[in-house]
Amino acid sequence: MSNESLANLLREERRFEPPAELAANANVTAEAYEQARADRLGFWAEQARRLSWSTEPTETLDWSNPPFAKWFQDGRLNVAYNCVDRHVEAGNGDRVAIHFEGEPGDSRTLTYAELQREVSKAANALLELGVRTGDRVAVYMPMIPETVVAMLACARIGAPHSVVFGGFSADALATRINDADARVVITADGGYRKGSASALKPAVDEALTRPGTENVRNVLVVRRTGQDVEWTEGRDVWWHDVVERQSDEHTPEAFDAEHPLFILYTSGTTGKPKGILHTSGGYLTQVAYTHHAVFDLKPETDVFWCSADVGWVTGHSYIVYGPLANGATEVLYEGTPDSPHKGRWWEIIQKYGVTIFYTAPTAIRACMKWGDDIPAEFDLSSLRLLGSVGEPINPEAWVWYREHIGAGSTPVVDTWWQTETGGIMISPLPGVTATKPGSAQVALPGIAATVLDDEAREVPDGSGGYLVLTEPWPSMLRTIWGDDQRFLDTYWSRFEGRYFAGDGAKKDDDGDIWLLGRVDDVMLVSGHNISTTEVESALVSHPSVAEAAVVGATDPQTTQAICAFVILRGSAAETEQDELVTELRNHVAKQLGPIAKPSRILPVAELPKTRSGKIMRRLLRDIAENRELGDVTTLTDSSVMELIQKQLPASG
Ligand code: 6R9
Repeated sequence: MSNESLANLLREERRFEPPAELAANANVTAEAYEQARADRLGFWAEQARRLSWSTEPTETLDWSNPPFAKWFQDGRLNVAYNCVDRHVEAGNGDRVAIHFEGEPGDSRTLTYAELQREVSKAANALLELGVRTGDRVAVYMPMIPETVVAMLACARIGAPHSVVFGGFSADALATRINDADARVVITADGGYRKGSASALKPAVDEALTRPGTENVRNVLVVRRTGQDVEWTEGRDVWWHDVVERQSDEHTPEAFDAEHPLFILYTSGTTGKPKGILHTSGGYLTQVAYTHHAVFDLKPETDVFWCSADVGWVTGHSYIVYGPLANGATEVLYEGTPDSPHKGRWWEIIQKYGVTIFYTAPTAIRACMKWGDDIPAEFDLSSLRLLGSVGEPINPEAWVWYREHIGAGSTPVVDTWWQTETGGIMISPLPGVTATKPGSAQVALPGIAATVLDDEAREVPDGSGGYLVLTEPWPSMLRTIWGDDQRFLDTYWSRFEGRYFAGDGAKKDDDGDIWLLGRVDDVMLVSGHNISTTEVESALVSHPSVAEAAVVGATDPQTTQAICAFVILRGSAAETEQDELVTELRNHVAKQLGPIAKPSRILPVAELPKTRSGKIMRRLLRDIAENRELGDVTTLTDSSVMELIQKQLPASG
């Protein structure tokens, strides 16, 4: 990569010091970096002591067969015990674990004592259905408390779960059931989304007609919406029949630290989905530590809310395992941010007094587009910390988030990580780091990240290249389920001995890390590498642009030509577009330099996104290059592509 273009395009000079009070009482101080630098493994061994082990580990890391890591391997623990029972035993059974808010407005509160009884019953039910330690259980659910209970029940009996996002099709579900060879599927009749009941059970029925799913013996069905369901006698069982009649006591058994906890599929851009395998002790150590450190969680007083879906890794690590391991009180919300009105999220924050809120840039940009007056109608004064995850957050969205949601005073932590990393890797610490809008900044204590050039040399400050992780970490993926070779090829072959995440990044003059998007998305324009992220940020910094997605389209003269798809804000969408397009092109040229001036800018109404809110630039590239569209099955809404195609000028 040519460094100069990556490094020097965007200038962001704003800095925000941690609030004094937060800094004075922060869970983690600057000393943690020193401590971890001096003795990385000792640092993680100490973090492992946050957990309750039935056998304390004596060995921290076995790295004798890299990159196949074993963390805390002679330790034994039960993950569900750590997330539930121990809090009850410590006298916190009456503390609320989950404030559930259904989309139609129904709500339910589960204390830790209640959660313990629910998880025990569900574990007993799974045992009755013949689920044994090591059997895989597929979970295809809406965002309801039973989903969390089901995951913890699996963990409790040592049956790895494979959660499949409820928005995925029967085909996607069948592929994942088949790959993991699941024995039981836990689902619901449906869930509420966008104001109506959306069925889930039919997709399970259909998936189970596909070859490769024959080993599924039972489908355990939660009644949520009450809609009609087809029933296969002998296979399908109602949750309220089987779970409700179980004993609410179950003695957790300890498993090895390296016992598989879950498989979670990442779609990737090509090939079949990769089943990312996470195990127990190291995973739980890192999600508990990062939740404590990055969100500064005070379990007695905070109300935490991560708005992700549990079908995404963020939901696994920061709805289920991290917060519950730390004894947090948290919100679980079933639906979309705009049902039944665009202030729903802010209403929920007001209702429960949420203090820490964690969401994705795509949602923040949507809220910006809906207008500042909407959050202003609600009392958001309980908030003291905001987090972002999933995509680079452009500085405009970061500053809007801090100003309009965080009252101009809460820290914003931009957290970089992946399904594969299991937990947060790069992020400011809210009581330590002076934050910079748009940058994830520094590797957490105990994490080693850097940026390399094409020849695997570390780039100097002020330059860009490839983001790599140079030391193993506790919550790292252990392999791709059933495919060690693909694990080696995908992550460990580009740079010898280093984990390559697939993201481009730059280090600024202070050595802070800025994520620049997937390297597959980097554009080559007349010999310069230009990151899609930076051009998008420049576009969004114009008052008329709500969202932007940029791709490089093959061009005979310049190798690639920059093509931008933009969603315009309210009134701008109605004005004369030719003039505005010219203005936007000039705006980018002024912000980033003439080389980054888009050759085409196409106003559109929607952008194609995955379930976790990431823009699928691959599909936009297909459009920009007049190709037939590739795989659209992981899109949240596949009609978006038709909409975009219809809107394009005939020549497009
Ligand atoms: C947690 C999650 C991983 C990819 C990752 C990167 C992008 C996530 C980011 C970010 C910039 C951040 N990503 N967080 N990019 N800044 N704070 O999103 O996992 O769904 O596996 O996606 O998401 O490109 O490589 P996953």
